[in-house]
Amino acid sequence: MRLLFLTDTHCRGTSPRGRLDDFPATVQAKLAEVVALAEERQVDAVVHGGDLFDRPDVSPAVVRELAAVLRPLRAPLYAVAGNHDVYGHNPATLPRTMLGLLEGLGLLRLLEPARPVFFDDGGIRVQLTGQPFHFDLDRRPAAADYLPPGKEADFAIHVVHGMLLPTPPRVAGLAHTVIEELASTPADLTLTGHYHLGFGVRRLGSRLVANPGALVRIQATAADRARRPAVLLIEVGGGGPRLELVPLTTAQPGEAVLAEVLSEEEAYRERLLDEFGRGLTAAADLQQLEFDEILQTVGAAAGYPPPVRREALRRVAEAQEQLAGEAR
Ligand SMILES: [Mn+2]
Repeated sequence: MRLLFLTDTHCRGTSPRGRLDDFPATVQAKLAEVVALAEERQVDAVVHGGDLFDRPDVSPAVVRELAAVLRPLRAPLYAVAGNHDVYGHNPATLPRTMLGLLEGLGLLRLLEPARPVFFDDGGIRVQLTGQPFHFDLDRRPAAADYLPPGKEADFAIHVVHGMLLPTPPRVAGLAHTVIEELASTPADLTLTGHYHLGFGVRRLGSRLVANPGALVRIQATAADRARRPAVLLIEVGGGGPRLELVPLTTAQPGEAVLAEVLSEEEAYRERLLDEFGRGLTAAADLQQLEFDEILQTVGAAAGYPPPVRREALRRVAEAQEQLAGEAR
């Protein structure tokens, strides 16, 4: 039984800041290589670790290109939803997203913790489950998200789009889970994305944990410049699992595609700001939070006088209306 795992492809129609190449074309080339590799190695399934898209509402042109590059893939495609795939870290918004659209069209199947998928080639039975990203992930005990409910096969694989790390991060305030916290997992292999640098394959007692890193390098950090994007080939049966990290031949050297170098702290700050922005958009979309109230509270705490806050509210309302108009 063979599976191919890739993660964090961040499909989008534009190039991120710091990328020197035509990013959408690069992602296309990499995905074409992955599809060819899946064919060459005769895999039984391809599994995506989340953040297929860079945002939940990428343009139809981006979705079309992705669908075209995936079309020759004969193996079934499974995925968990990443934080970038949904609005406001909320999996309930999935039906309104482009990932939800692909699922609706039957191009891929979304993995859930309580709905295991089984593969059986007559020799070995493999169980596949997945945990999509949600706001409390990495903020509550690991067992709730990183451990599948049970194991009803010879080999169990659990895929999580979460910040799983070998050691605690150097940057303070980053919600995360350390591999050791999964000591009691029934999964023989835990696969994660989300942490773009990846950590390769790690042992956890008799179990394995792996993150090959993001298929694309989004941020111009020194670490991202130094690494070569890869996918993970998994072979189960006949003498234990064999895991092989396969670097992509279409991936250029870091210096060729990434311009400036951001420090880890800068990159983290940028990411936080980005997430905050997404959260606000989602708040407006879901109407779960009173955005005006947040603005008033934060504005008052920061010492802005009422006329400034009123003007800010007026401009926000104007922008929201404009966005709503564009969305239609
Ligand atoms: Mn990601």
